[in-house]
Amino acid sequence: MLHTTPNLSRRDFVRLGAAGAAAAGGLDGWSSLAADDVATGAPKPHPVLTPAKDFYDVSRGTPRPHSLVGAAQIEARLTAESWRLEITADAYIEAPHTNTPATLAKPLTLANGNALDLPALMELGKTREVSYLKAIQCLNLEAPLGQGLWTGVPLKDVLKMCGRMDNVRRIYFWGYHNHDPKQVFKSSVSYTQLMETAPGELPVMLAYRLNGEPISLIRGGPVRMIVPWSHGYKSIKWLQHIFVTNDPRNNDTYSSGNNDPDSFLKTAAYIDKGPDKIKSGEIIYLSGIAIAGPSGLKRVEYWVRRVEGNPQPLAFDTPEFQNGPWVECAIQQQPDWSSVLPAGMKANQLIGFDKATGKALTWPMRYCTASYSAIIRDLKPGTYEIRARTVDLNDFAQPEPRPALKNGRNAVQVRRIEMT
Ligand SMILES: Nc1nc2c(c(=O)[nH]1)N[C@H]1C(S)=C(S)[C@@H](COP(=O)(O)O)O[C@H]1N2
Ligand SMILES: [Mo]
Repeated sequence: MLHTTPNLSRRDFVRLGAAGAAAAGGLDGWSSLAADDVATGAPKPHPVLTPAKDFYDVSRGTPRPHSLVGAAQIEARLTAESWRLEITADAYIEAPHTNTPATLAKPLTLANGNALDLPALMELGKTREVSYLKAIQCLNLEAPLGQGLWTGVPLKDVLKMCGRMDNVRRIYFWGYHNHDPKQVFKSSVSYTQLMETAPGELPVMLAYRLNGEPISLIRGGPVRMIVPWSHGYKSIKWLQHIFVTNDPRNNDTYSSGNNDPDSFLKTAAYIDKGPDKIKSGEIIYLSGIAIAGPSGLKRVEYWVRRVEGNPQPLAFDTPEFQNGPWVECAIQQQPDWSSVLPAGMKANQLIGFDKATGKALTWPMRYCTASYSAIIRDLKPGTYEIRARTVDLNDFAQPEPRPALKNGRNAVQVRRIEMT
């Protein structure tokens, strides 16, 4: 039986955890909760595919592109029939950054009447379509916005429609912005990042389906860029322009505001809200969601700290913080994919999954979220701070190795509880 208390050393926990998990066989979707823990009402993991109503929106522009209706929506080319994508090359050069301009053999433009439309993109999808799971997280917000199954065509295959490309070092993209240059929200990837995807890695794609359905206007449809490894600011909604350049400088909209414009997702844990007053003797359910960046997720741990009054915030690099003791949480188990995926989609069609078994090749999956939970018992009356942090596959405990928050909000969160 697994009873985790803050006094348990990590070694004890692992020993008990292994025995508990073996006895319980990983109950109710969790890696290591015992039968009686589940019976007492342990929290359920968050859904793998975020329901549309719970997907949090981060959009600029007035009016918001997704608020347009009727003729305005058609005029903005934000319907399936009116959508068009232009792909052009930057003719401008600026020494010493560029001395030769980028070229495309066949640019696609509205003026020439050959801008890409949705039927043509989906025709390319008949041979090039890819699907993968990915969470969207804003670099500047304290929790993931939502996770979905995205389907579309890799950007590199779309670029091939323009024939030969020369002197291209960066690829920019932006969406509909009310024809107002001040409202442009643009992002970019380097040529190499785009063209060469490591085996098992996820390619940048032009997505036209989310969870098996056309992408809604609020999620950035008809077509949205998805940059798997990065924060939300690279995943441009209402996509309408791709622009290749030989200028290697990163001039993403997010490079202003002191943000790192090449940051990739940071492995981190976020704590669910819960009661802040609990009767002594009652159980505390700690739960939350962790996201995995390229460095992966080894485990989530919590630490219960007894405090008096309202102490100063505790810096992560102090010995007290580092020593905890930190105790391992249960992690959501790999689900039965047939009950998670939309009708007609099989797990072994997704990138990052084993073709034969239909299981994710790594668990938890990179660029995705996984729920965690812990059951905390036997706290005496008093005030407690409960923290949760991730440890990545390089053994870095959050917020390391990136404690600067302008490359991803990954401060270790605290839930304060009074045991009455
Ligand atoms: N066209 C456009 N795309 C955009 C944005 C925007 O304001 N305009 N915001 C970006 C930012 S900063 C984030 S975090 C994500 C949020 O995606 P979501 O609204 O689907 O959660 O969209 C990105 N794509
Ligand atoms: Mo963002």
